[in-house]
Amino acid sequence: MKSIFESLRKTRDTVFGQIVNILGAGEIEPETWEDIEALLIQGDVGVETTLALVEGLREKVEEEGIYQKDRLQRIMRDEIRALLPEPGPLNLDWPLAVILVVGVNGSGKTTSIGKLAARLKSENQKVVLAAADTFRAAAMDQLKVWGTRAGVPVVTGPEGGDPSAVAFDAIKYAQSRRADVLIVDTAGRLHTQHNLMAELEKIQRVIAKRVAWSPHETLLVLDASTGQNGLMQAQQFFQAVKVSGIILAKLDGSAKGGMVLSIGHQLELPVRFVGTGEQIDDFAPFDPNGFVDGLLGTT
Ligand SMILES: Nc1nc2c(ncn2[C@@H]2O[C@H](COP(=O)(O)OP(=O)(O)O)[C@@H](O)[C@H]2O)c(=O)[nH]1
Ligand SMILES: [Mg+2]
Repeated sequence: MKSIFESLRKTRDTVFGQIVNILGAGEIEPETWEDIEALLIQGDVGVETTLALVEGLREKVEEEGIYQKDRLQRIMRDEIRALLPEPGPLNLDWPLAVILVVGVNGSGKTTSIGKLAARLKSENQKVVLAAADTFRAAAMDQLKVWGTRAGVPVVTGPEGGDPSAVAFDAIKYAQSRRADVLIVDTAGRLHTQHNLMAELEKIQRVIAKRVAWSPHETLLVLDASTGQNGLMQAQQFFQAVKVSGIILAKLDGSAKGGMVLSIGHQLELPVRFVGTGEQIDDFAPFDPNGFVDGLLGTT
C-alpha cells in the first residue's frame, strides 16, 4: 500500500518543497510573495485559490508582526490546512445507503469503486455494485473483475441498455439481500456531453425515487494528473448531479496534488478518498493534516 506521503513526493519535490526552500533564512521581501505565488500557480493550486492563500499569509504576517521568512512556514501550514474542509464520515447510516459515482472516462471510477467496496466490506458492510456504465461491455466486465477481487456481487445489464434500469435492478437486488451499501458505477463518456448529463440526471432521479433521501453520497472521481483541467470538468457534472464529495484518483505519480487546495476552496467540496496506485489497497480516506504534511514535507 502506497502512503499519502509517498504519493505526494512529486508534488512536494516540484512545488511545495520549493516554497519551503524560498522560506529559508532572511527577511520577507516583496519578491518572496511573488515567488510563492508563481510556485503555487505552477503547482495547479489555481489562480483564485493562490491569491486567497497569499492574501491570507500576508494578513497573518502583518497581524503577528513577522518579518523573518523562516516563520512563514508554520503560518503557511495553517493557512493551507484551513482551506481543506473536514471530510467527516460518509453518509451511510441508512437501511440501504446508495453511493452514486460519476466522472469523466478514464478518471478512475471503476477502479475506485472496487477499492471502496473492498474497504467497506472490511468494515463489515454488505456491499453490492451496479454496473450502470452500459455504454461499453468492457466497462461492465471491468467492474465484475473488481467485484470478484473485492468479494462483492455486481448487478449488470445488456450492453447499450438503459443504465437507469441497471440501477433500478441493483436496488431491488440489494434490498432483497438486505445489503448495507449500493455503489453505482456510471459512464464517463457518451455520444455527446449533453446525453451523458441527461443520463446521469435520470439515474439520480430513478435512485431517488426508489430509496428515501438517496443518493446519499454522490462522489465525483477526479484524476489527480489533470490538475486545474479536472476542476473545470467538475463544474460540468454539477449541472447534472448534486456532488457531495471527491475521490482523487492517481495521486501517485502526479505533481498536481496542489489541486486539492482549490477543490476545497473553489468547489467547497471535501476530498473523501485518494487513490495511490492500481492495487486494491492503494486507497485511503483523505486526512487533511496528513495531506498538508505530505505537501510541505513536515512530519
Ligand atoms: N496509478 C494509478 N492508476 C489508477 C488509479 N486509479 C485508477 N487508475 C488507472 O486508471 C485507468 C482508468 O481507470 P478506470 O477505473 O477504468 O477509470 P473509469 O473510466 O473512470 O472507470 C486504469 O488503468 C486504472 O488502473 C490510481 O489511484 N493510481
Ligand atoms: Mg469505468
